[in-house]
Amino acid sequence: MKSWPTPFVPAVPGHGDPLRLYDTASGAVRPVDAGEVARMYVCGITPYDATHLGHAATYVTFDLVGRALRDAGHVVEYVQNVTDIDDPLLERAARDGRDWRELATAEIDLFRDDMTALAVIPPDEYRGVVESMDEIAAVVRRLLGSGVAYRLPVPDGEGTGSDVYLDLGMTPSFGEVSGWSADQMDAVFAERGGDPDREGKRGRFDPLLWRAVRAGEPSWADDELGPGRPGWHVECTAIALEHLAHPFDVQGGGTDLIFPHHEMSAVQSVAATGDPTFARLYVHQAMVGYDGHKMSKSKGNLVLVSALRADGVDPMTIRLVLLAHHYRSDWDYTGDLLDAAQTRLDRWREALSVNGGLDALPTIAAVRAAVADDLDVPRALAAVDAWCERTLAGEGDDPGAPGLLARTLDALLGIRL
Ligand code: 5CA
Ligand code: ZN
Repeated sequence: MKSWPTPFVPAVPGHGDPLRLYDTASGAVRPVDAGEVARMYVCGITPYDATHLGHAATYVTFDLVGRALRDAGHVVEYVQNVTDIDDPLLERAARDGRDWRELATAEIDLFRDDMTALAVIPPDEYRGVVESMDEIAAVVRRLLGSGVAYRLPVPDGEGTGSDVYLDLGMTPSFGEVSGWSADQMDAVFAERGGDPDREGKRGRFDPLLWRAVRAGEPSWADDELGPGRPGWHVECTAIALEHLAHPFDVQGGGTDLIFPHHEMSAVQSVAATGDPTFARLYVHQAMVGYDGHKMSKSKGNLVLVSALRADGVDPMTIRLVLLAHHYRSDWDYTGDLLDAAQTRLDRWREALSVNGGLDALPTIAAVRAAVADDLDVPRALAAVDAWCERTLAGEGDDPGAPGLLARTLDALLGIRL
């Protein structure tokens, strides 16, 4: 699938520090420790509504990861999916009387525009589920063939054929990503697309791999599985395995994906490949809220990137709102945050357009060190603020400093002045 244009990334002298990130699976900040090529998979949108600030926070966070890895000297291979067929998309299309394909296409287009405006570097492979159907079905067939998946006949009156589930009783690594208890899993499984009480399942949390066609639903032919469509988690297993060597370095997404999504994607990969490691690190962006609740398409409490842009807000101001929060802290959006980011951006623009300033190298080193330290971007912003204030106070007359720092902000933080 077409992604979006790649922004120019200026070169900064020297190299960034090796990146360390908090890994949910081990509960510790760990070095990314990639080879020459650093590989990252980030879960993409389900395109039934427009990009909100929570999505933007997630994609900007992993954009920073990619930029930090490049700055540290790695080549980055980045894959992102698009869940362009799933229940929420079909439900929204039915509610609004729209064709699900047309709805998905429109929202993916809007997402591309939002990402372009926010200066997010696109993935190398941007893959929809519909275009990946062959490789996804192949993973399901492999799991069935090796006996770790089972068929469950479609309930009477809903159709013919069988759905396919993974038998978690046969996958000992289940639980290693989230580290959650069964009670914790139970508390969210159903609301996050699971069907714990489906009759005939061997285990409550067994994930759906293939859903046999129901009346009025789209389906894809498969000789062995029968006509149907994939369950949610297996799309990410299959797309990651197809487009990245495994184990890959970083699996990313929001904290709402820790369980079941990343747990299941990983366990399915282990069962399909025999390789005990799917991703080396599982990295999660905390939840952005609005009006006291997680911002979510299903709740409708959204602050849309496109709406802010339509109101004339500079996309760099939006990006600075996101950067002002550490990726591991939940936060709620308010209009004051936008004002504060605008004030900061104006101040930076003023300071970085002077003819000479304070030596930029210590500030660049401080930005690099903060970013490498589990993306402590608020600390990086404070270092830039300090340089700007001192320069505007008349300290320093290095003519190259403003340009050098401006290029650093562009390369490392994606902030264009
Ligand atoms: N298509 C699936 C992933 S395979 C999905 O979760 N789509 S989504 O559109 O619901 O979310 C897209 C990304 O934004 C996911 O990584 C999700 O974890 C993240 N996300 C969703 N809501 C928020 C939020 N309120 N704050 C931060 N990140 C969020
Ligand atoms: Zn995913």
